[in-house]
Amino acid sequence: MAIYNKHIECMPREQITRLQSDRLIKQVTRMYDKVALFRARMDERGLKPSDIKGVEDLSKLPFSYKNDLRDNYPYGLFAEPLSKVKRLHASSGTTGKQIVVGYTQNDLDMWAGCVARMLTGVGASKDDFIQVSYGYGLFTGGLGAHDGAQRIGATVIPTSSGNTKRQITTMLDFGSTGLMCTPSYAMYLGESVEEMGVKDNLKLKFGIFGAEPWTEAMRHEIEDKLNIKAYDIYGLSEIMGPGVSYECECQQGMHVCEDYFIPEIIDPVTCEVLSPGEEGELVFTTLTKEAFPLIRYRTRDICSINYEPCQCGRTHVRMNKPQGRSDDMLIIRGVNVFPSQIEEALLKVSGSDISPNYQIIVGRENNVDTFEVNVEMSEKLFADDIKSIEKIEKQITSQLRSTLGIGAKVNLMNPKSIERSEGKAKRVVDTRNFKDNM
Ligand code: DLL
Repeated sequence: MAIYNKHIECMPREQITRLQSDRLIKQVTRMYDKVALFRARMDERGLKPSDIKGVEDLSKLPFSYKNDLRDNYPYGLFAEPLSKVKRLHASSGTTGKQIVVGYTQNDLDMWAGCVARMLTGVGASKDDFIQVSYGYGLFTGGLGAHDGAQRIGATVIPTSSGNTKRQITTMLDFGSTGLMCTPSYAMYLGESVEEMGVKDNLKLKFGIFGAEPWTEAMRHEIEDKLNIKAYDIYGLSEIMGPGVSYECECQQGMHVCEDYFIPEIIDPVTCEVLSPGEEGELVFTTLTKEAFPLIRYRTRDICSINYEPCQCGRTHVRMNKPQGRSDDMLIIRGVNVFPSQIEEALLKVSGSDISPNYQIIVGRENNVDTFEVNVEMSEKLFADDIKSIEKIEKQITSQLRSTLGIGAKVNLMNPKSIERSEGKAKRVVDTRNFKDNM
């Protein structure tokens, strides 16, 4: 497959390190000058920009946190005058209080270039018709994907999310060859394509999905339903949006655009920097961002990174699929539970009997946490006799208990009864209301 910017994407490690060091020194100096919070944190540690001589000094620098964005809302962390800010995006997170991020023209150009790297790497070109079904608006998905697709000269079909039947009609009539949306929405589109019986008329070749955790099993299901090859893309509003990292054709992790972002993995408790391959919290430093730079931003995403050479020829480090954020973690009857563990347990049961659609319901009765997992049956199981259904229910219950160490009430639901998402799936309904995750 083609490489969009070979000079950068295949740069030898020593050169990447040199480039990162030069950029880091400039970024730290600039931020010390322009961002009061960063200056204060450096001063607290007795650090001056001249103490930072290269990437080897990264771990001396202070962390930044989502709460910094909230506390300095809306423009307190911007490093350029607003007259230079050409676009704003926002994200609400789980507590609903939004954060805002800004981009200069150079930032927007960098962003489009990152998404263009991914698109080129999966074989997309000016001859493609790319349907962008991520939401357009303050969410970075829609416009981020749009600008990248436009950058490679493809024909962009900006449907945004929602209006599922019309999405499919558009896909068929306009001859979409690529689809960009959340994996949950891709599943939903796939189910609707099946219902409409039009799978064989689709011209889709590839799909680029991200913005939420998704499993390999879900990838296969989407590929099967839409007859495509499905790729993963990662990003977050605070750092840029989609394209911070992306899968190449080898699909062995996502290459981080290392000329713009330095990833680190830390132990979320001790904050110690961990070695490649060790799992921990992902932290990003932006090297060239002008309007909204961040140093050592704690993403709360849990994953590991890998510097081994990739078969595709790219040298940029790869991160594995984040399996959720540390703030997605639920504490149920004193036990730590990640939604992704539940998904994994469900997948171990039986692929063809249950669908990957599930919802976790947590509540509190008489001072004790209640924990239920609603799982959709496949059409096949639904049509089966009651004994088979009970058997699967028991299997799920025991699988959950052995994976999580606590019991859950499992409710097998009718096919298609759990609400479908047009954006990120809502996997957890927690009515306890005592936990402020952020
Ligand atoms: O979700 C940006 C984006 C849009 C990425 C479109 C990819 C595609 P936020 O709304 O700020 O930004 O949410 C960022 O979503 O910290 C992760 O927890 C999660 N996330 C994003 N991509 C992936 C992925 C966008 N590929 C948060 N796999 C991040 C797993 C992901 N989780």
